[in-house]
Parts: sequence; C-alpha cells; structure tokens
Amino acid sequence: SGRDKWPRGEEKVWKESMRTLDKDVNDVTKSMVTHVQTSLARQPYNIDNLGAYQAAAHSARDNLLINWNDTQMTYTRKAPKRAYYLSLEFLMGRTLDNALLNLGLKDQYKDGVKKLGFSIEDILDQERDAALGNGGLGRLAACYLDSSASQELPVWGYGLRYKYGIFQQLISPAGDQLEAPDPWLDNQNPWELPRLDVTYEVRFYGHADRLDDGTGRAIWQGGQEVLAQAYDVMIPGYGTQTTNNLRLWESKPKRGFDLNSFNAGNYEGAVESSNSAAAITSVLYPNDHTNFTVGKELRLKQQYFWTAASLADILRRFKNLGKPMNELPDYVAIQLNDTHPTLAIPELMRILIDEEDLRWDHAWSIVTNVFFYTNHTVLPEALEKWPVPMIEHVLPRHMQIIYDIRTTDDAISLADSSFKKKYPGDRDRLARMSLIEEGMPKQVRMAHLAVIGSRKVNGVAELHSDLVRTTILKDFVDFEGVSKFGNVTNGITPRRWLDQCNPELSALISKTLKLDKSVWLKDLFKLEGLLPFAEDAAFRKEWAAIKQRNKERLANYVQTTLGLTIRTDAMFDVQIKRIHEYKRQTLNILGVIHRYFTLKNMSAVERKKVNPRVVFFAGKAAPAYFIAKLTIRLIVNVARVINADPDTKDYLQLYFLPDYSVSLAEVLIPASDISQHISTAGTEASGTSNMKFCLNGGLLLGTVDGANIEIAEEVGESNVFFFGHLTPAVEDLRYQHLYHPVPIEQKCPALAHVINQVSAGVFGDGGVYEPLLNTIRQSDYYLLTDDFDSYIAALAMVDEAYLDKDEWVKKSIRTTAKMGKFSSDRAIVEYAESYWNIEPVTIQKS
Ligand code: T68
Repeated sequence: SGRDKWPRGEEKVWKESMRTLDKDVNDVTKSMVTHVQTSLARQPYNIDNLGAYQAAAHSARDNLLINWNDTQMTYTRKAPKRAYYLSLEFLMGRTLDNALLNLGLKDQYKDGVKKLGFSIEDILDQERDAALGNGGLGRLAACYLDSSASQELPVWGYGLRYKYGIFQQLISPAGDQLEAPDPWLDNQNPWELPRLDVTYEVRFYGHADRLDDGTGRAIWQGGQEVLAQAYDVMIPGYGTQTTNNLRLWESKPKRGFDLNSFNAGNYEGAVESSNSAAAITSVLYPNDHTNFTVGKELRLKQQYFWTAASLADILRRFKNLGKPMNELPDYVAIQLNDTHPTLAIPELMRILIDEEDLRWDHAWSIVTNVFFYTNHTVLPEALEKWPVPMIEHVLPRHMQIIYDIRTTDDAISLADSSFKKKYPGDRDRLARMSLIEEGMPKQVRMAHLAVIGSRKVNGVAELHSDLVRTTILKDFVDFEGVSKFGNVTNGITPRRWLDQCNPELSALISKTLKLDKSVWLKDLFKLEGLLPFAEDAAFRKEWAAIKQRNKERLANYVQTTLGLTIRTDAMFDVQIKRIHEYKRQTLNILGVIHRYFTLKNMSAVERKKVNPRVVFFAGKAAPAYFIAKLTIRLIVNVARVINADPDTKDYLQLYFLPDYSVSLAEVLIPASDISQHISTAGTEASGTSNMKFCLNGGLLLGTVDGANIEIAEEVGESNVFFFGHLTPAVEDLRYQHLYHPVPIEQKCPALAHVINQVSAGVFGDGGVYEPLLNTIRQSDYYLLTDDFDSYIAALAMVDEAYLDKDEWVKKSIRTTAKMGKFSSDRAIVEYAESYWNIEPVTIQKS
C-alpha cells in the first residue's frame, strides 16, 4: 500500500512545507490574519474582539497540533505503559491563555495582537469557560491533565462532550437561584478536533443469554444501539513538547432516522430514536454529593455509554500492539475518578469473557490489575447506588456479571480468597460488605464494586484516607489488608492558579528568587526561598501592593458586571464553593449577621476602631437542593439589608456573586485576604480552593478538616486560623443532639439571638427561612450550635491579626512560601509512581 514507503514524493518538500511553531511576533500576526481570511472566512480588517479571539485561538491551536501529533506518534512508536483518567467531569475553564503559557508564546501573542490593534486581555476575555463539571472533582481532573503533560507522562483523559455544561446561575430580585442552560458550544469550539473516524457502537437494553457450554459466556443482543463519536482536546504541558489528549464522547444515532416510519408518514416516530441517542450526552448532571440522580436512567446510560466507548478505544489501542490479553496490566492503568466509571469493571469482564473467550478467574485477575479507584467523599448520602431492576433492564449482561462477582448465597468472592473461610458465620459482616444492599428495590453499591475490582484505592487527603480506611471501607481493609488503601493528597496546578491568575505576584516571585518562572513553576518547593524576604520591609510593601491591586481588579469586575461599588480598603473575606450544608455557608452568613448586630450596638466612636470587612460568597446549589437554595436566598437578603444600613455599611459589606466559575475564581482568589473552609470536621474530603488561596498569599480560616490540616502542617499553626470541634468528637455530638438535646438558647445564646432575628423578619419574611433554621434547631447534623462560639472567636482573632499589617503580610508571604507540597505535579507523580507504574516519555520530532 501507499503506506509502505513514506513520505510519498520528496521528503525535502514535505519537511519544507510543514507548519512549524511560531517563533516571533511576525509569525503570530501572519497566522492570525490568515485564519481571519480562511478559518473565519472574514474580511481581514473587519473583526471585533470575538473575531480576534477566534483567530488567535485557531493560530494557537496550530501550534498545539504540531506537538500533539509528535506526542501521539511517539507514544505509538515507543508503546509505553499508559494511564487513562476516566472522569465524568473536566472543569477546564478557558484554554487560550493556558495554551500560550504552556507553549511559551505568551509574549509573542501579546505583541502580535497589539500590532493588529487589540489588547490580549480583551481577547482572552472573549472565551467562554468549558464548564463540564460541578466543582472540586471536575477541576481536580483538569489540574491533573495539566500536570501529566507537564511531567511528560503518557496520560489520556476520557470524558463526555456535554452539549450543555453546568447551568448558568441567575439570582432573582428575591434572592432565588434560577438556572439557565449553558450552551458553551454556540460560538464554535476551536479547541476540539472531531474524529469522524473514531466511533464505537454502544448497546443498551436487549437480553443476555448465558451459553450452557461451561465457559460462563453469554450473548447480549437486541435493544438500542448508539454511536459514540470522539472529540479530541489537546492538553499541552508547561515547557514540554508533550501534548496529551482528552477524548470526549458524543452520542449519535446509529442511523440518521428510521426510513420506514418516515415513508409511512410518521415523521415524529422517524426521528424519535435519533433524539433519544443524542440525549445521552446532552447535559451534565448538576448534582454534587447528593443522590438526586438515583433512579435516573439517563445518568446510568451516560455512565455506561462513556465507560464502554472509552474501554473499547483503550482495548483497540492495546490490541494494535499485538500482545496477549494477560499483558494488559503491563500497558494500561485506568484511574476511576470516583465511582462514576465503575461500570468499566463489569464491562471489561464482559469483553474478556464474552468476546475474548477468557475464563472467569483469568479475566478477574486482569481486571483487578488494571483499575485504580479514587474516593472523594465519605458522606453516606453521596455514595452511589443503582437499583438492581434498573441495571437489569438497561444492562442485563452487566447485572449477571455483578451477580457472578458475588458468589451464590451472598458471600463476596475475591477471586482466590474465600470470605467464608475467614469469617465463618459472620452474616452481619457479609451483609455490610455485599455488593447488593437489601431493600425495595435492591441496590448495587458502586463503591464496593470499585474497591473489589481495583488494584488500589485512595482518598484525597490524609484525614480523608484515614476515614475511608476506618469507616466506610473498614471491612474491606480487614479483609484485603491495609496496603491496598492509600492516600494521594490533592494538588492544584501552579500555572493556572498562580502564574495565570496572578501575573504580578508571579513576576515578583521570579525577581525575588532570581529564578525564571519556568524553574519554580515546575518545582514549587522553590517558593521556600521567599521565607527570608518576609523580614524585608521593601519586599513586604511590594507584596502588599500586589494584593491591593488584585482587590481593585476584583472591585472593577464587580463594578462592570453587577454595577456595584466595592470599597477596596477593607479586608476581603471569601467563601466560594458549591453551596452545601456540610460546607456550612450557613455558619458564615449567621456569623455575618452576628457581626452586623455587634456593629449596630456600638457607638459611632467605637465603630471607628473596627476594621472594615467585605464578605464575598459565590457558588451554585444543586437545582433540587432546597436547603442550599434557601441559604443563597438568605445571603442575598442579608446583603440587601446590611449594604443599605448607613450605620454599618462603612464597616461591613456583603456580596453574593452569581454564576461562580473557574474564570470568576481566577479573579476572586488573588484578591482574598482571608478565605473560609469551614466544613464540619470529617466531612470535606480535601478541598482544593484552600490551596489556591494560600498559594496566592491569602490566609486560611478553617476547621480541622481535609487538606486544611496538611496546609497548617506546612505553613505552621501560627499562620492559619483554626476553630471548631475535631473529627473524633463529631459522632458523639450528633448522638447528644438526638438523645440529650439542649435548647439552643442555653447552649449557644449568641446563635439563638441571630436565628431569632432572622425568624422575626429582620431580613425579609422570616417564615421563608424556617426550614433552613429548623435544620439547626432540630438535629443540627452539621454541628453549627457546637462550633458557632469558637467560629466567632476565630473571626475576632482574624480581625486582631489584620490590625498588625506588617505581621499579616509576613504570614501571607510565609503561607505562599510553604505551598510546594500542593502542586498537582507532586500529586500526579505519586499516582504515576505508586499506583500506575508509568514513566515519563520524551517526545520525538517528526
Ligand atoms: C470534591 N467532590 C470533594 N464532587 O468534596 C472535595 N460528586 O473535598 C475534594 O477536594 C474534591 O472532590 C477533589 O478531590 C466533588 O467535587 C462532585 O462534584 C460530585 C459530582 C457528581 C457526583 C458526586
């Protein structure tokens, strides 16, 4: 074939004609203008900021593609072991700025667009966020892709190409969250490459018939067949040639429409099946930490569609190597980001048994050496379960396999070891560990399936991993040994979360360390070199001035987007994350109200001594999460009253910024003096925004929970503000709430006063808030009544510390200096070395 000898024609002609990386400003202007004429089909002079963004994006994409092609070719030639990160969410944010940074072309593009009469800031601002995720879990996946490519690791991501990302949040005048769709693809997406040649068929429903030939095989047929079509997104490494791939699947009908129905005049019927195929990847489910999705068949179909297409793709690539199946674990590691992709376990069993004709034990030993499972929560209501009848209906063969993973009469069988031998007669333990939870209906416990089907399991911070081992997975630790259950503390990419979002601070750090940023952004422990400069008054002045300008940048943003004027000579106090009872935004807002009343009760003279504070909230509530939505409503209405009160408005302002996103975080985080991470101890698995704030010199006010603990270990307890009960006390306190309740007036008078004022209507119709207030008055599951006093005391300590400006700035510098551990580069290398057993690959040029 033509492929035997290549290139066809003269190699010299090919080489000379190849697109090369842009080197200077002229290359950039030339390629941008060419794209205006060709890709955009526009008259060159006639473009606005959006057109200029699109031209710059196309031009940057050409550069990425050169490295991307070389990377994929090198992987194919060298055939290293690869890791695949399966995540139902990738919260990427904007791409252009990151692409230019990682390519090392930021200055060239800045100058190039300037020459064409545009400003780079305006152009970057045109890009819509890719918001294919809910929160921390999705953003973590994005940081890990950046770090994989930056560490030259052969890692691909697999996810879904949702037509609509996380909903856009609007706030009504009454303070209600309204949801609008996020049609992020409407302006076209220059960052994706449709792969019309990469498609797989995925089956749903139908029937599975076991063969009685003693092999355990079955035939699954009938039902609905849907096509998975690949879209590739290039993931450049910082300062490396490596440009990895994020493959997102779109669902399509296998056939356009049903011609028989069409010919019979049944036009609706003709397109019905194509609509139901397209529905699978139409929208991201907006629920985090809740089980609102239980029983939602479409969500189950999303999970299977994505895992089936991804596995088929991974296996096709493996098979091209010509190796026997039992070598799969030598070439492939698959990381399950939470339990969402757990169906990959029975799916791989199905392929190995039904299609590859392997025996059960052989297949199981392959499966359990390929998968790795990361747990992101111990909250019982967030652990995924699927009704057995639904899996039986949608995925009949997989239900058989799940039943086969359990042996008969309820024993779990872990390939070679037998439960019964180890725990004779222990039926309680059996029931606790079973893959199937008894009830009406029976449900499959996805975490249990993920654990027994994986090589290793990890939590995302030390405390969380301890809790995983001692609570939700304790029985499995007893049974399989503790060495299977590890920890990888989360990390964040310092490229986006320092250099991109805080360019002035990044420049000051480089100047001070006398290091090019390319050095310390890849070895974040180098930040320790800032420590001695905490004692340098001139340096502190520069440091503080940058924080001040970042506050002004935020104030500017609020002015232009919301028309609100914010004072910038106050302490900026920020809590931004999903709205959830366990994260306790309620504690924060009740604390704000307490501060408001305290100010009201002061004389004008007394007040003048108070350090002004601006409190910011941002975050989305799951659309069906009533209490979380009430919390937003309370914040908005408290803001309305407080900001209008002439007695206090110079000392306390409060803002709820709508539509929290990665891009908004990039403006908020560098502007924060103090940020709040105040979950009930033992509930926040890790948190990652805590790391982002600290990296940008914001101090941390938090509970002894998640990664807050490890941050305090690094920066020293004197540089963080901790409060609240510790994890071991929580269970006991909850027990007391139920069996020895103490009236709130007695237990916590300060809180009782605040609650009574809300109830009395000081912030608008008090009755509205009763369901929210009742969560505190009644079982108070998240321990607000236990932690309120120490929270208020901690806020007072923050105020006091802020009065000593010099000391505050020292703390800020020391905090940034000790954040080395929290680079996602460190985290991804831990996964690569201790879990996946993969090595870096140097990319060759074509
Ligand atoms: C977060 N989890 C953890 N879940 O809450 C946070 N859940 O502590 C941790 O830092 C972060 O993961 C990264 O490990 C989530 O963000 C979700 O968004 C989610 C989405 C769908 C279903 C369940």
